[in-house]
Amino acid sequence: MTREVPESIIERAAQQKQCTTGLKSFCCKECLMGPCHFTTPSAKGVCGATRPLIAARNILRLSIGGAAAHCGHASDLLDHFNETVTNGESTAFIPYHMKVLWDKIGLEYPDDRPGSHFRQISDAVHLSSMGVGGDYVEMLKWALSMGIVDGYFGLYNATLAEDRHFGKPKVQKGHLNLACIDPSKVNIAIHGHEPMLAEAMVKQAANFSHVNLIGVCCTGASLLARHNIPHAAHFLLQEDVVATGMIEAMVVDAQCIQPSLNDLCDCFHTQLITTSHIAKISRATHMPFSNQHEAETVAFKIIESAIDNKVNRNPAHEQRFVTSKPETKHAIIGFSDETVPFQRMADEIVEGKCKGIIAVVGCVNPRSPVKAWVETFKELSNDYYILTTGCMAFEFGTKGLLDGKRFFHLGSCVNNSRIAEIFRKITLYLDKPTYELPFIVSAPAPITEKSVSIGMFFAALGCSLHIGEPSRFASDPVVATTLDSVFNSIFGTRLYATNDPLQFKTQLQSYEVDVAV
Ligand code: SF4
Ligand code: MSK
Repeated sequence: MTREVPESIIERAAQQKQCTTGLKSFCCKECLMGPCHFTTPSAKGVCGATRPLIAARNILRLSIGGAAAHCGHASDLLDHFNETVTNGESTAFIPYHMKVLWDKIGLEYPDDRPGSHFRQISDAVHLSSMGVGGDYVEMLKWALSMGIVDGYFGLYNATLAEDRHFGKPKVQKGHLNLACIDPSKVNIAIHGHEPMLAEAMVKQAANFSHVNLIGVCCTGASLLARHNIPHAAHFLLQEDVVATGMIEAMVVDAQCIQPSLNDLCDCFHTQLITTSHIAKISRATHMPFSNQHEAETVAFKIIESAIDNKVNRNPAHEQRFVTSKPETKHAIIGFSDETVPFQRMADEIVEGKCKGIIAVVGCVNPRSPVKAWVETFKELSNDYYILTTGCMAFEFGTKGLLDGKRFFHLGSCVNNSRIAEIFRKITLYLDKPTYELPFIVSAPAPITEKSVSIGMFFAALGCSLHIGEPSRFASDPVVATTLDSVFNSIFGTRLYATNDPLQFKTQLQSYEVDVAV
């Protein structure tokens, strides 16, 4: 039975009107006496919480969600290989000069006991529940702590484990967008974040010449970087992949998977398969695994079932796809901290030939001016090197900007640790702390909690931070001023909170770090 195709994410974003109180982060629903609204600066919740406390606590809650997601990713990977990594492995990469500052302002960060980062996440959830922490400054400091937890126990641990088991990426030419779907083959889309099943699929698919694997979201970025499997879509375009009618199986694990994919798959012949031990979707087939051997068995079964499913493809959809197939986009991909020319970048910064490095990370929010951001970074690339990951990297790639000269694609969201490594190597090369160098990290169109915790990680590392959905950060003047003063007077960096590309450019120009030779 063919069903009517449901509305797309863009249509849903237009239909869903944002609550103006929540948009400003002036709403709390952390206990059952609420929800409480803080529509005036002096308003108090039923428990007595003030507006700055709630606005700061909401930032912390976002950071906790992001840190939990990335630490969960790293932990799933380690469990898969039956490995325990001591915390010291990733914390060895913390720059000493930042530890000194963190101690000075009393930032909590995990010690070397295995699993202490999970304890810290649970402490942060506890202290931000009703009637525990009552100091908004502490809430903001804990948001930075969650950034540190995310960075070293999520991003670094995941990237180190992935590189150890699946190899470092290689610089090469890769392909992006829906043109990588091949109507003559069995098309299997692999979507999500964790690489274990994706890697097993690559291994098994090598035995079937008529199977075409394509990647979506960060699994797509990681398959592109390691195996040159084409990257079909980022977060916003995942529905478009299914809507081609050319996909025999859509295999998903965790993070950034639209729960509505089941309704869409019901309109086509596409099998929706979930594989994460925690993430199920109603009406999807669930095929979990817990180690490498099981992953390969599941991958083989998925491929067999997708091959059988090709006969159910609608010939009219095939015809429509063939006539409307977009042009393939090419990009230079597969950079790591070992292949980005960081010494040249550092020399050019010192010689004044380059104003700095902007890391453009994170998502593509349907409510953000994504096209204008791409144009802005294209313009800024005349003066700055651009390092990029995740969905923004895909967006740059489809606009032909990933040239490996001014724009460098570093992989998936967890691979933001590679950007931290490039910054660390430059600080060692120039013998200067991070906060004295022109490093800016921008999440111009953030969606997920992970964007916030990644932002907090780089802020805690001494980089200036730009957040493109500003209202949660800048609505309450007390919180905005406190954040600005932590950034400014403690780290000597800046917080740019704007979703106006022109304003961002002007602010950036008014604050240029002078790096003395
Ligand atoms: Fe309201 Fe306080 Fe409960 Fe939040 S924690 S919902 S401010 S009573
Ligand atoms: S997938 S976290 S929408 S970058 Fe990592 Fe893209 Fe953001 Fe998900």
